[in-house]
Amino acid sequence: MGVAKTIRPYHQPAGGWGALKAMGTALVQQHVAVAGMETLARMNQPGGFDCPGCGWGDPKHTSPFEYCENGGKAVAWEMTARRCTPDFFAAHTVTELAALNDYELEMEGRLTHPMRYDAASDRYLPVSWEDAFALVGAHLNALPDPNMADFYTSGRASNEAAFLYQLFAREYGTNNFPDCSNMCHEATSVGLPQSIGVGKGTVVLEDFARADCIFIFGQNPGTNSPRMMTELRNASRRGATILSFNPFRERALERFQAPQSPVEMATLSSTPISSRLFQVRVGGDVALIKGLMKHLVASDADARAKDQAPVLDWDFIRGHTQGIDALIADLDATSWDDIVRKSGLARADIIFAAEAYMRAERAILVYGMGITQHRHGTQNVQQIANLALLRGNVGREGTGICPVRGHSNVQGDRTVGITEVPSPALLDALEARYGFTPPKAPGHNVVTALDAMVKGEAKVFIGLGGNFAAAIPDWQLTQEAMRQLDLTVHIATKLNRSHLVHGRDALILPCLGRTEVDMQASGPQSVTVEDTMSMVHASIGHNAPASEHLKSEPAIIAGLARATLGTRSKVEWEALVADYGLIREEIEAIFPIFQGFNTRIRVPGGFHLTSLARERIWATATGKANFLVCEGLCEDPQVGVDDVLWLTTVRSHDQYNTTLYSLSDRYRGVYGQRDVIFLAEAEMERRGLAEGDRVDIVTVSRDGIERAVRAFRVVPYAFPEGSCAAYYPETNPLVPLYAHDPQSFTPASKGVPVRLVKSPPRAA
Ligand SMILES: Nc1nc2c(c(=O)[nH]1)N[C@H]1C(S)=C(S)[C@@H](COP(=O)(O)OP(=O)(O)OC[C@H]3O[C@@H](n4cnc5c(=O)[nH]c(N)nc54)[C@H](O)[C@@H]3O)O[C@H]1N2
Ligand SMILES: Nc1nc2c(c(=O)[nH]1)N[C@H]1C(S)=C(S)[C@@H](COP(=O)(O)OP(=O)(O)OC[C@H]3O[C@@H](n4cnc5c(=O)[nH]c(N)nc54)[C@H](O)[C@@H]3O)O[C@H]1N2
Ligand SMILES: [Mo]
Repeated sequence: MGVAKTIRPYHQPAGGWGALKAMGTALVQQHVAVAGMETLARMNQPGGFDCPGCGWGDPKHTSPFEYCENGGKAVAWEMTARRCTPDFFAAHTVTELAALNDYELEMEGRLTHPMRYDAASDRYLPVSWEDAFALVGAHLNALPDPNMADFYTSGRASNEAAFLYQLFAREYGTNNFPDCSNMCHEATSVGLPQSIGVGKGTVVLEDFARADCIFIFGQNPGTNSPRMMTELRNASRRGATILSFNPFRERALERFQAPQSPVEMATLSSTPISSRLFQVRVGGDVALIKGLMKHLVASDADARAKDQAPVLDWDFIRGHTQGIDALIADLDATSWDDIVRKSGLARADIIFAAEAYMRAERAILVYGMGITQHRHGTQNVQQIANLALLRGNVGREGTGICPVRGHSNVQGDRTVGITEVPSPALLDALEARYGFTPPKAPGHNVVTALDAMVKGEAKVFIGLGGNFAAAIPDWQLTQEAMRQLDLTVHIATKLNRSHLVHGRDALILPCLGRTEVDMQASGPQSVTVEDTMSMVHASIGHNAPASEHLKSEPAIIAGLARATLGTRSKVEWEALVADYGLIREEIEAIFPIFQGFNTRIRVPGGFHLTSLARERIWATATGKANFLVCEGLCEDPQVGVDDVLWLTTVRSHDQYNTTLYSLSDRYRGVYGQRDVIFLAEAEMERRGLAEGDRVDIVTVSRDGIERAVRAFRVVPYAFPEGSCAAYYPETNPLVPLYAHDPQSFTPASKGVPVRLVKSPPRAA
C-alpha cells in the first residue's frame, strides 16, 4: 500500500485540507475521480441518494456540499471501478483468499456475479440466480425447525428491503433476527424505553442550534459522523459549552477546520470545539455520571437551604418522573473516593462539568459506542437519561438525549420490524394483513445466535449486508462455529471475511448499492431510510450498476422467499418488487406511524417519525419517565487485579467498521499499520515497555480459554491509566462471547480486561 509504518503525532485541527485531500485520494484510488465528484454532488440532496456512511441527520436547507470526508470515502468504495469477477475467484482458492487482509479483500472491488462455493476445488464458482435461490429454499425447507436458521441484517439495508426480509423470515417461521444493532446501540433500544418510553433519541437537528450546552460521551464525531461537526462548530461559535468525555483526546473534539468554510480553509484557521475534554477511564462512565449527578443533587440541596433557585427541575421531576428518591439515596451512598478512582477524573473536574451543566438552560447529551459497548451498557445509557431528567432536558426545545446511530439505516430497520422480540401489535398486524400466523417466541440476537451456532443448534445463516464473521466477538470460537453451518448466504457488494468463513454450502449474492439505478418492472425505484433524528427520507441512485448481473436487495429477498415458500406464501412478492411504492403501502399498513408514507417522502428532507418522549408523553410501564438506579459503579471483580488493563476496541479514522480504507489513522498519528496498542507512559513504565516494543494482548478470561492477539506495537499516548486501546476488528478475538451486557446482550467490546506480555522476538 506504499505507506510507511510510522507514528507521527498530528498537530493540525480535524477536517480542513487534510480531509479534502483524503477524500480526493479515495476517489483516485478507486479510479472514479470525476464520476465520484459528480455523484457526491447528489448525496443527501433532494432527488439524490442518502449517504451510505453514517446515520447522522440531513439539514432541511441543504447546502450543495452536504457530505464529508468519510461519506466521500464510503461513496468512492461503493463506486469503485474495480471488479471482483468470476475470473478472480477462478484464480484463487478460498484458502488462498483467506490469507489476504480485510483491506486487500475489499480492494478487489465490486462483486459482479452470484457465486457458489465448490468444495471439490475449494473455489467459488458462478451460479445462476435461480439455482442460488433454489439452494437456499432447499436448505431452509429441510430444517426440522425454522428456528435453526438465522437472518442477520446490517444497518445499510433500506426500509423496503428490511421490511420484506422480516416478512419472509416470519412467514417462514422464525424471529431469529440477529442485527448489527445488537453489537451497537442495543443498549439504547433496551435502556431508553425503560427510562423514557422510547428506544430512540429525542432530539432533531434544529435542537442543536438552540442548545447552550452539549455533552459528548464516548463518541467520535470527527471520524464517525463528520457532518455532526457542522452543528458542533456552529454551537461552539455561538458560545455554547461543549464538553467531551473520552479516554482519547480525539482531535475533532478539540479543534475543527470546516471544509465548507471558505474563510477557515483560506486562512488555515479552525474553531475550537470542546471547551474541555475529560479523559475518563475506559468503563468509568457510570462513576463519572454519578459524580455529575451527585454534585447536582448536593448543589440543589444547598441552593434550597439558602432560598435560592433550585438546581433540579422539580416541577418536571414531580409532574413527569418517578424514582427520584431512590436515585438520590444511591448517589448519597456513592463516595467521591470511589467516583474518582473508577472514573479516573479529579473531583474538581467532575464538579467543573456539573456546574457547566447546571448553568445551561438547554442541554443535549450525546453518546456513542463508548457508552453502549460495555457490560453495563444499558445502565450507562440509563444514567445519561437520569442526568437529562434531573434538569428536565427531555421534551423541550434545544434539549434532549442524542444517541448517535451507526449505519445509515440501522434505526429504520428496527422501525420496520427487524427485531427478535416482536411486539404483540406487530404480530397481530402481520396476521391480520397476510393471514399467516407469525411465530411468537423470541428469536436470536447476535449473542444467542452465536451461542446456538457454537452448540451446533443453528444450521443456516443468511446475511443481508454486513460482515458478520468479522464484526462478531470471540473469533476463535465463533468463526469455528460458523464453519460448521450447513449453509451461509451473504447478500453483499464487496468480498469480505464472512464469505471466506463459510458453511459447507455457501453463496455470495451480489447486490446493487445505494448510488446505483434500481430498475424494476414499473421503472426506476427509490428506497427510504431513517436517520438518527428519526427523519425518514427517500434515496435514489443515478449511477449505472456495477454489473448487469446485480439484483436489488428487495429483489433478492423476494427471490429467496419465492424459492422457499412457493405457493404457500400469502405475499405477492413479485408485485411488491415491481413497485417499491407498494412495499411502502405494506409498511404503512403494518406500522401506523408511517401514515401517508408515499406522499410524505416526496417532501424534500422527508418527514419526522413522532417520538412521544419529545412531547413528554411517557410510554413506560409507570406512565412516567423513570429514574433508574444502577447499583454500585458496576465494577467488575477483576478490576484491581494488579496488572489488568481495560482495553477498548475502536475505529480508526480510515475505516468503515470492517471495511478498511487504509491502514492509517491520521488524527491519532498512526500510519501504515493497525497492529498497535495505545498505552499511557506510566503503564509502559510499570511494565518495563518502551515505545515500539511488541506485546501480546491476552484477555483475562473466565472460562479458561486463551484469547490473545500477538505482537502489537506499543504506542505511547496520553491515555488514562488502567486503560488501553486498539483497533476493531483486529482485536475481536479478545472479546469473550460471554462478556456482554446481560440486558441488551451487547458485547463488551469497549471494556475487555487484558494483560500484556512481551512478544518473543520475531524470526528474522
Ligand atoms: N467513517 C466511519 N463512520 C462510521 C463508522 C465507521 O467505522 N467509520 N461506523 C458507523 C457505526 S456502525 C457506528 S456504531 C458509529 C460508531 O461511532 P462511535 O460511537 O464514535 O464509535 P467508536 O469510534 O467505536 O468509539 C467512540 C468513542 O468512544 C471512545 N471510548 C472508548 N471506550 C470508552 C469508554 O469506556 N468511555 C467513554 N466515555 N468513551 C470511550 C473512543 O475513544 C471513541 O472516541 O459510527 C458510524 N459511522
Ligand atoms: N470489537 C468491536 N466489534 C464491533 C464493534 C466495535 O466497536 N468493536 N462495533 C460493532 C458495530 S457498532 C457494528 S454496527 C458492527 C458492524 O457489523 P456489520 O454491519 O456486519 O459490518 P460492516 O463492516 O459495516 O459490513 C461491511 C460489508 O457490508 C457490505 N455492504 C456494503 N454496502 C452494502 C449494501 O449496500 N448492501 C449490502 N447488502 N451489503 C453492503 C460489504 O460487502 C462490506 O464488506 O460491528 C460491531 N463489532
Ligand atoms: Mo454500529
